[in-house]
Amino acid sequence: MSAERTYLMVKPDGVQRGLCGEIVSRFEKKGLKLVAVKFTVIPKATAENHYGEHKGKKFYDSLISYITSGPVLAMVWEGDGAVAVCRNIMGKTNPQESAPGTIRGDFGMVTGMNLIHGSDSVESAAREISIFFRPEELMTYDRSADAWIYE
Ligand code: DAT
Ligand code: MG
Repeated sequence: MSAERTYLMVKPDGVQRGLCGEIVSRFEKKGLKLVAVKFTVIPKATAENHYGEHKGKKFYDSLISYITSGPVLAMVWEGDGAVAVCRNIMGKTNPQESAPGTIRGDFGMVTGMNLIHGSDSVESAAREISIFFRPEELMTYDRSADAWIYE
């Protein structure tokens, strides 16, 4: 088992709609391990750093105002292939194209309010985790259930 980490965040619409528990539960039940969590309103400069790759795109300004519009649930999750596993659990970017059974497929209707962020690569994950968490906020612990999740 490799301890790959990914950065996930329930966006303001997910928080406002009372879906934090439902969303966290899906990653927890899958067998991923929670490493860090923070409930916070993202400062504008931090949002611009996080979404820097999208600067200049037509949806950029609305993306920044949406992601800073209210509290988000910022998290780090760990597990074998965690980045790709979590992207699959989230579903495609456009919720109208996301498969049923995924978070976006089950709960979303438009790309501009697609409920959850997840890192798209191991490199992005490392960058994003460092934006939102200090190293000492990342928990290292043994989980007895791992013996029943990984061969
Ligand atoms: P993802 O969040 O699936 O990694 P992304 O990195 O391409 O998708 O885009 C980041 C966010 O920006 C996405 O979750 C929602 C918003 N977004 C992307 N493309 C968009 C579009 N065409 N119209 C409106 N919002 C968009
Ligand atoms: Mg992305």
